[in-house]
Amino acid sequence: MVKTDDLYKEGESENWRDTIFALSSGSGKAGVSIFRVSGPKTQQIVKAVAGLNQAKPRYMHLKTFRNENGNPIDKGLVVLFQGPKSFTGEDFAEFHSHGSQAVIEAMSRAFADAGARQAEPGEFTRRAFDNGKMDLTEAEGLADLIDAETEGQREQAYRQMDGGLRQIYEGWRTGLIDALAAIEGDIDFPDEQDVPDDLSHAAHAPITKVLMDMKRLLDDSGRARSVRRGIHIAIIGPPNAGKSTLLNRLAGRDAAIVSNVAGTTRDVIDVQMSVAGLPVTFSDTAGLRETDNEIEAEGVRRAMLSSQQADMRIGVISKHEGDMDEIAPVLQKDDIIVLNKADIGLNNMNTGDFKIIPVSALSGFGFETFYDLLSERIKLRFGARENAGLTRARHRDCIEKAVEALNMARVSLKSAPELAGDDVRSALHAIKELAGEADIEAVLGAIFSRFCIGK
Ligand SMILES: Nc1nc2c(ncn2[C@@H]2O[C@H](COP(=O)(O)OP(=O)(O)OP(=O)(O)O)[C@@H](O)[C@H]2O)c(=O)[nH]1
Ligand SMILES: [Mg+2]
Repeated sequence: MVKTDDLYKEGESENWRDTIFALSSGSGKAGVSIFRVSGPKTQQIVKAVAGLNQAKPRYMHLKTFRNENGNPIDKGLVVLFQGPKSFTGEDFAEFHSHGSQAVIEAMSRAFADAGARQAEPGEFTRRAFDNGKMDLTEAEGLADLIDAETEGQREQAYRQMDGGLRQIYEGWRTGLIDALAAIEGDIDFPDEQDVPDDLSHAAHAPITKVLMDMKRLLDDSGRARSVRRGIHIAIIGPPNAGKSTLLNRLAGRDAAIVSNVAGTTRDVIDVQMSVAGLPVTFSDTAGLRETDNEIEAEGVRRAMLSSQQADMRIGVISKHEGDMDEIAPVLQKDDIIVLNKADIGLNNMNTGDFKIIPVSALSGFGFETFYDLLSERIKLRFGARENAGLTRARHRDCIEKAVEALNMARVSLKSAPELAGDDVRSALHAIKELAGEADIEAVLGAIFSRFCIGK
C-alpha cells in the first residue's frame, strides 16, 4: 500500500490530520440524515455533540445532540468505530439525526464548532485507500456502486468493490514474482551447481499463464466498460422505414417525431432505458440515403458516425427493394434486423446471414418477439460474467502495458534472460499502477474528486 507520506506533500500533511465531517445521506428533506465524522478528534466530537464520554465502540447509543451552548438540536443515534477498525481506518463516527434542513444545518454547525471541517468529495474513501483499507480498484468499484442505475451495473460494481479485480491481479503478481525468482536465479548464480540450467524455462510457464489471463480479460474489457458507461445501440435504416416509430415504442413515449415525409429525423435522438438489467442508450438516426439537402446530409453523416460507434445496431427496413443494400454496409455481426410494417403485408427479403424479425412498429405486431431477442442478445454480449472485468480505460491501459512487457519477456527469455527480468519488473509495475500503489497522484486526485461529498 502507498504510504501517506508519499502522497501528501509538504504543507498538505496537516490536512491529513484534520477531522472531517459530512452529511453522507443525500441532501433534501428526509426521515433520517446520516453524518459521518473521521479523524483524530472524533471521540472528542462524539463527547461534545452527543455527550458521550465513553462511547462503547460499535454500539448504537440513543442520545440528545447539542450545540456548542449545550442547547438540544435533536435526538438520535450515534455509533463510534475506533481506528483502525473503521471504514477510513481512523477513529470514525456516524450520527443519525432527523432529516430536515434546519437539523442538518444545526448539526453541521455543531460539528464545525467541535473542531471538524467539512469533508471534500471522496475524502472518506481517500482516507480508507490511504490507510490500506481498500486498493484503488475497490475504491473505483465503490464509486461505481454509488452511481449504479441498473442491476447489471450494480452487480459489476459490487464485484469490483468486493475485491474481484484485486484477487485477479494478486494472482498475477504471485506468478510474476515466481517467474522473476526463476530468471534472477539464472542470472545471479549462473555457475552454481544447484541452480539448474533450464531456470529460464521455469519462468516461461508462469509468464505465459499470466499473459493468457491478461489477454482474456482485455478481450472482455469492451463489455465491462460498456456495462459501466451504458451500452449504445443505434437504430439505422433507410428513410421512412419506421425507425422513429420503433424508438417510440421501445421508449413507451413519443420521444422522436414521426411523419410520412422521408428524411424527418435529422439529429440523433437518444433514449436511455434498462434492458435485461443493463443500461442501454438507443439512438434514433436519420434515414440513410444520398441527398442534396445540406441539413439532411449532415444528419446522415451523424447517423453513420453513431452507427460506427455503437456497441450494436438495429437495422430497420420496410418492404422496399434495395432497403437491405442501404444498411448492409454498416451492419456488423450479431446486429438485429427488423422488417417493419408487417401490418401491410410482407415480402420475402434476402437478408444474408442476418436473422430478420417481422414487426409492426405502428401496431405492435411482433414487437415482443423482437424485444425478447434484443434482451437475449444484450444479455449474452454484455451480461454479467463470473469474474471481475476491466471496467475502466485506466485498467485496460495498465494491463496493455503489462502484456507488452510480458510479450517481450518471453522473447528475451531464450536469448538474454537478464532483459526478461526487466520486462517482468515492468509488468509488475503496471500491476502496481492498477492497484494504485505506484506514484500516480494525478490519477488518484481525478478518481476521488468524482465521488460525492460524504463518501
Ligand atoms: N403501416 C405502418 N406504417 C408505419 C409503421 N411504422 C412506421 N410507419 C409509418 O411510416 C412513416 C415513417 O415513420 P418514421 O418512424 O418517421 O420513419 P423513420 O424511419 O424514422 O423515417 P426518417 O426519420 O425520415 O428516416 C410514418 O408515416 C409512420 O406512421 C408500421 O409498422 N406500419
Ligand atoms: Mg425518423
